Amino acid sequence: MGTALIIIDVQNDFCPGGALEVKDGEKIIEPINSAQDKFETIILTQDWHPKDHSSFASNNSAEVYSKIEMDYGSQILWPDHCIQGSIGANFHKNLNINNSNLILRKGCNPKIDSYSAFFENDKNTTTGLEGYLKKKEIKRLYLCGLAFDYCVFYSALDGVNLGFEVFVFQDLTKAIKLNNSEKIAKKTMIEKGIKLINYF
Ligand code: VGL
Ligand code: ZN
Repeated sequence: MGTALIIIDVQNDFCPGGALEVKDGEKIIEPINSAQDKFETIILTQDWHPKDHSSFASNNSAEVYSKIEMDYGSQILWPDHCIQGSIGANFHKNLNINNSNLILRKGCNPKIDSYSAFFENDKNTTTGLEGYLKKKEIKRLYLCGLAFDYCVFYSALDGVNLGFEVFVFQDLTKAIKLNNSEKIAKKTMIEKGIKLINYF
């Protein structure tokens, strides 16, 4: 059965010292590199925002981590991060990017955030990943990367909703942990039939 490893957003801004750092984010990088040896199809995603992105608190004269209502619903306002072409948007230097079949950039539309690798936060604008995977007859997805409670979570949810069998390598991901986000992500994933497993 066709299987793919999807490595979410292992970028400088989500690693310690970055604009939206995830605690211990860099610790999963070498283990992810090892896991890549076991997969034939490897997809990397890259959060890739224009400077004027509407999910940035700075563009809304609002507090970082506050929420606003967008046309598509509630949106958390983030620190400026993963700006197109910036060092923060680069993949972490230790991530092996040589084996990837596809690098998918998301969050490019200034008006819509995109946590999921499949759809933007309006739940409607597609990134094209579903078509890519289905054409390759991939049925089973293994997810890892950053951050567990945002981009990994929403990618996993969309993945099962689209009919894929979805596994998340818990030991190859780290959470941002805003309020209860990590618990909610875990509980929701289990309810939806996403399988939380460990690689090691
Ligand atoms: C992410 C918040 C904003 C992520 C991206 O990769 O989890 N989180 N943009
Ligand atoms: Zn982002």
